[in-house]
Amino acid sequence: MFNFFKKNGSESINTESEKQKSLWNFSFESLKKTISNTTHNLIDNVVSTVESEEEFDDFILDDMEDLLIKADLGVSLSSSITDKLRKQSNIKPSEVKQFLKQEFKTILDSTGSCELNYTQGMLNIYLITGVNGAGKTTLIAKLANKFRLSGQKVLLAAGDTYRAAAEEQLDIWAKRAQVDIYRKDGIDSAAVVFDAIKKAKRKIMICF
Ligand SMILES: Nc1nc2c(ncn2[C@@H]2O[C@H](COP(=O)(O)OP(=O)(O)OP(=O)(O)O)[C@@H](O)[C@H]2O)c(=O)[nH]1
Ligand SMILES: [Mg+2]
Repeated sequence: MFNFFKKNGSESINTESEKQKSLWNFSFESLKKTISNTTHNLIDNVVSTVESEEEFDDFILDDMEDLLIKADLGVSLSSSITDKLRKQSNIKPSEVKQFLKQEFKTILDSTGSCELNYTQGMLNIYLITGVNGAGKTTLIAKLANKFRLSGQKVLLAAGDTYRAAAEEQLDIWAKRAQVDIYRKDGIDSAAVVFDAIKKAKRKIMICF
């Protein structure tokens, strides 16, 4: 789901059709590839380590918690899964795969809609936040390109004035996605966003 503009190890893709194809043509196979490391850790490490045991005991549950954390599930989810097992004496280690499958299904089923709230004919502003390196800038580029292709006017506000070269990075993505960018390096982030919204209001744009 990333590096859409890369082709044959190169950073640049030239034609418009190639850019569009590589940006949105991610398939289920590429998603599977992206999460293959997590799947490998879950199946090969967690399941195979646990399912041969006779009973769940504190050592196995502690090991399992560590392995779930290593499989990128995060500390809080890993702890809540192992705590559930601690409280349920009726589950055998041989059933751990089925148990995990059901847990993940319940979590995924309970997630809300990921549809963007968009109103036609109005200025739509999206604030993208997240932990470092989570893929915010890449997501902004993907969304900007998608909106531009569907005929909307898009303005990117280079509000990350803190991280080194963040504005330059967004600038490159704005060029690739062929959308406008509002950039004023080195000043307060809120001021950049304020001015960008002012500019976007004049043109009725989508603003990130
Ligand atoms: N596996 C994977 N990697 C991604 C995805 N989106 C972005 N990346 C990669 O993750 C790295 C960070 O992506 P950015 O978009 O710069 O992340 P960011 O949240 O803006 O990072 P900061 O601004 O530094 O906090 C880059 O190498 C991207 O190519 C994704 O959906 N999946
Ligand atoms: Mg970023």
